[in-house]
Amino acid sequence: MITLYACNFHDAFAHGTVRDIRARWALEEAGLPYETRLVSREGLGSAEYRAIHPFGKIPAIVEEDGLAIFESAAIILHLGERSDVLLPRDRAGKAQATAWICAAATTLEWTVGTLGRIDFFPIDRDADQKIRPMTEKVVQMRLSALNEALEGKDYLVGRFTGADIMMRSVLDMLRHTPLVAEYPVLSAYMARCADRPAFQRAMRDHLAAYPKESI
Ligand SMILES: N[C@@H](CCC(=O)N[C@@H](CS)C(=O)NCC(=O)O)C(=O)O
Repeated sequence: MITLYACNFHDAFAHGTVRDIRARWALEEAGLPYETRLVSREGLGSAEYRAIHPFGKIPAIVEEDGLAIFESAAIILHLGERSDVLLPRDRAGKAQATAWICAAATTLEWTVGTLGRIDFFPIDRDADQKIRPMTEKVVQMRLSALNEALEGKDYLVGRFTGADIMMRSVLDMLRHTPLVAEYPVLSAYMARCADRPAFQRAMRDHLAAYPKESI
């Protein structure tokens, strides 16, 4: 059985967006059985875990034969080889889904993540507040382009794929801001993806991993 490495030590503000949700959702969509191992904060730096994830981050998976894969985008792409729900088999569909997975992980996530870093983990409050408006502007430019790309579509590549797992998860990292709600197409997309039974099972299990009093 596949082993998913997750964690349950983050504060409540992060519950639901900690990146194991991406791997859980992909596994649920693919219908692949898996067991979850929770890694402690200290465990992330252990030699045992660093052999699985060189940067000591969440998520990682280890497959039945011992193959370890880290990075949420890579996990989705890899699981896509085992499930055409995640990755279309036709050349164009596969290429487009791959492009959107990479776009979510790079073009979107670096700027979305910077905003989250400023808001939740300020390093130098004055310096951070100076760069926040520009960071937010870049996020808005990305959201505007994404909104345009999703106009008239239910999902990024015509039908649901792993690209939507990656994109919705990245957009959800903006939930502490009103930014996504400014785009009706994006808001509807978020809700559509969240309606999926696989998402709901993944989120239920993700949240259930946290100690009761902190949910
Ligand atoms: N680019 C990586 C980011 C992984 C990452 O930063 N994971 C966070 C959880 S959301 C983590 O492991 N944080 C624990 C820590 O840094 O101590 C991915 O998408 O998998």
